[in-house]
Amino acid sequence: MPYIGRMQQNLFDADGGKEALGPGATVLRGFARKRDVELLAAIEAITARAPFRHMVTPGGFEMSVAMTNCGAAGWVTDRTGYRYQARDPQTGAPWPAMPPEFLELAAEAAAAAGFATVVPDACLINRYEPGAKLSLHQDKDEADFAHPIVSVSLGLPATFQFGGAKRGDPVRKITLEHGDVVVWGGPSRLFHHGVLTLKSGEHPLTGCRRFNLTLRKAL
Ligand code: MD6
Ligand code: FE
Repeated sequence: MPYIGRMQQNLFDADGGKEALGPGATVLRGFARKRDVELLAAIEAITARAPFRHMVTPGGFEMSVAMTNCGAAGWVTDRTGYRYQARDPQTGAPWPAMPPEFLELAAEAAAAAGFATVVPDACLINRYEPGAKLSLHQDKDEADFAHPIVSVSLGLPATFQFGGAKRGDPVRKITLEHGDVVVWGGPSRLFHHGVLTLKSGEHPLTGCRRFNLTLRKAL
């Protein structure tokens, strides 16, 4: 098929194409675009009850990315370590429930990427403002690495770094734009990855922010 460019493709088709990022990791360009308004409304409803906050790493640094969660388990960090827990440490209440539109999106994205259905029980919601970044890390606090992670980007574009099994492995950089979904499992499930410092900009739906949802089966 001739290359017709992303913008043009997206005008005709919500699915802007599939790109292999690594073994078992696939970028579904524009996959969440047609649902962007409802996804952002769901984030708004979640954060009314579980506000974004800057968590502290075990090393004592405040993260530049603001985070919250929904689902049966939420990812947290504090001076004692990283873990999943059922309650929001800030309010003492259970995390807000996983919205049905998140579950649907995870199932459809997993299928489109060739994975069996994922039923996520945890969704970490990241908010980046200009200057925020996420250092190279592995997602390894989940109980079972057999399940892929579904990651949804909304708002301003960001440069995503995708490395390998070892911290020092070469890193590939790709831009993740509004509506892009990454399904990430199999051999690259434990690969290092991060997000470079967000550049300022203006997105019609999110202003000067980027949101990222990572849907996982954590428990
Ligand atoms: C982000 N994402 O894109 C951060 N982790 O803002 C992640 O850390 C991530 O996108 C595991 C799998 C997919 C991801
Ligand atoms: Fe991650």
